[in-house]
Amino acid sequence: MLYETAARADELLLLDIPEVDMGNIHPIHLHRNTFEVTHIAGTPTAGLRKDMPMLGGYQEMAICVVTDQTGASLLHCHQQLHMDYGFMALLRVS
Ligand SMILES: [Cu+2]
Repeated sequence: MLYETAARADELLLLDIPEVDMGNIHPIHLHRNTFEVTHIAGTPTAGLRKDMPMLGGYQEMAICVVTDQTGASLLHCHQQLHMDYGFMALLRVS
């Protein structure tokens, strides 16, 4: 089952990406958007805009997305095996 979250257009959406029990690097990608990384591995960041930051194993990350792209966008780890195990979610903006 694919996890889904919904948001309205033209808002700021804060998403927490929890650490996962895999000791690998996770290239976190959100289709059709760039976003700001606001925390990574417990460290606050500012001005770090990405569309695919690398998240280390056993680390967490928080991102801020401006929801200016209506429709569905897939947020996922870019490692195929991790996607196969369910490391993905669908963001629906309307
Ligand atoms: Cu991964």
